[in-house]
This record gives sequence, C-alpha cells and structure tokens, in this order.
Amino acid sequence: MQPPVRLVDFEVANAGEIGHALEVEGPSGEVETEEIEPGDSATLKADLGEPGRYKWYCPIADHEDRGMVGEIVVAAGGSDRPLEDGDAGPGADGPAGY
Ligand SMILES: [Cu+2]
Repeated sequence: MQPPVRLVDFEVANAGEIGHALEVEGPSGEVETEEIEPGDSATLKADLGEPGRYKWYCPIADHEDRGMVGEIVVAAGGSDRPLEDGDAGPGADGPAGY
C-alpha cells in the first residue's frame, strides 16, 4: 500500500550573506529549492506523509559539512491543525545559519 501523501510547506529565508538552498530527503524522495540568494526566500513542498526521521541540509558546496544539516521528526498520530506561532518548526534544534 502506498503511504499517504502529505505535503508540508517549508518557508525558508536566507538571512546570510551567501547563497544557500534547502534539500529535504523525505519518504518518497528528495526535493530541493533553487539556490536562494541572500535576502531572498523560497517555499519547498516536501511529502512527509509517513512518520519517521528525515534529513534536511544545504546542498550548496560544503555547507552540509559545515553544519547546515539537521533532522525533521514526523511523529505518528498527528493532527491536521496548522502550525501556530510558538510551535517548534523543522530544524528548530539545528544551527542558526551563518
Ligand atoms: Cu548553504
């Protein structure tokens, strides 16, 4: 049986001084943004329809090795309630960027 598809929007802004991008390795494959220039933002739609632990990282140059990497945890039994201010977002425990 195919796992359910649940698209999650990741809204990312580049507050740094060089280009970055966001790649997410979800249960149905990888998705990534184009390179995001400093001051720009992008939205990445990733299918996270299955509980698990998924990797996110910046695919530009050696940024992953330099710490632009983290984990997205999708718990089972969630609700469809939209995220609200104060909810922990993906990568909330990750690096703050550079
Ligand atoms: Cu980067």
